Amino acid sequence: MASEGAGTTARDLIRFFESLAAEFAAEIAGLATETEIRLAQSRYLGKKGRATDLMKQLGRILQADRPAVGVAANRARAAIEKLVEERLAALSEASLASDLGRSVDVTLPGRGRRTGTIHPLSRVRMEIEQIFLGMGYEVRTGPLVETEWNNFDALNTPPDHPARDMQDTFFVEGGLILRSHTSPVQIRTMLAGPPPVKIIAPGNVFRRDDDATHTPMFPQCEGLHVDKNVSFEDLKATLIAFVQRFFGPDTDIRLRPSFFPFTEPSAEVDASCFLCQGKQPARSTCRLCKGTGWLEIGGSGMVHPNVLRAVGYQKYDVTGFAFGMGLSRMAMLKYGVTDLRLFYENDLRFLQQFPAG
Ligand code: 2NL
Repeated sequence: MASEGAGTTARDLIRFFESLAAEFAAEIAGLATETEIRLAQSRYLGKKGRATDLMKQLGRILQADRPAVGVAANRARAAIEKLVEERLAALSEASLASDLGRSVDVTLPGRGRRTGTIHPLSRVRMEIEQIFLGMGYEVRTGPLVETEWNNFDALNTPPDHPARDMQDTFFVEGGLILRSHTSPVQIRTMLAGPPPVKIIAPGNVFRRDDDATHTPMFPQCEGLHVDKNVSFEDLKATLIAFVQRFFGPDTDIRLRPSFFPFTEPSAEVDASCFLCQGKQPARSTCRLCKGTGWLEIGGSGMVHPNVLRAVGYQKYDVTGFAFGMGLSRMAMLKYGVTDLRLFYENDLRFLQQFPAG
């Protein structure tokens, strides 16, 4: 049998064309996608396809034989196109049938939508906000990038104070800093209007610390109450009311003398341990308070006269108290979290333990 190459006769060509459709049919029998079928089609009928190759040999045969070869070529082309259409129609028929054949039980319960959870640090912030809103405080926020004056000078913190060192505070362009506490929010509030001021300022603050127990950014919440006749007694009552709502109704507080530039007198605030209630014998082995009976929760004090002076409050006959606490510490105590870094690793196994409610 002659090849498709040189020495071809009209009869050979006609025979080649006559077998082309059958070969094509065999080739696409095993194909299952439209793309594969279209590729096969172009191998036969395309610009570089087999039919085109055969037509190029028309020049080698007698003029008189050419119409017969042309008829065979057109038949082959039509037959191949018909095979393609039939095969594609069958494929789409089959895919429609399989779609229709799929049984869907519309009464099955839905898969539900997985809602996220509230991050423990956000949760603690929201709880604290609710407690102080209930005592008549407003929640105020402010910028993270601050002036040195709002963050330090107004807070009776002199230029040579160690906290103002590059080692401790993030300095940014334009003589600005990243706030190292949320006190500038209270300063802005007092600068903006007359007393009374009764606010809490939750938010992220920045210090150049980064180890197992410190992150360079951490959330804090400060509080400030300035009015006529606000006393140290009011500070104590406020702190007691707060810890009893936050840790439980049997919670007590202990104030230890301390120092902050912006308060005088100043005190560290401890809450009695809600796990062992500070009572023997549980206390001696308590994993939370380490046997002390007390949990350190923050600092507090009466607003320093220099702070009131800096914001122009000396003309009013007012006094005030202020306090501050770290939210990561509050969350660790309340939820028994033993590693600070868990708050920042976004591990769902940890986060999902704090349900949305
Ligand atoms: C702590 C201690 C404290 C303040 C923050 C404050 C703010 C103004 C005036 C006076 Cl505007 N004081 N804030 C006072 C005492 C302690 O925080 O241990 N924070 C985590």
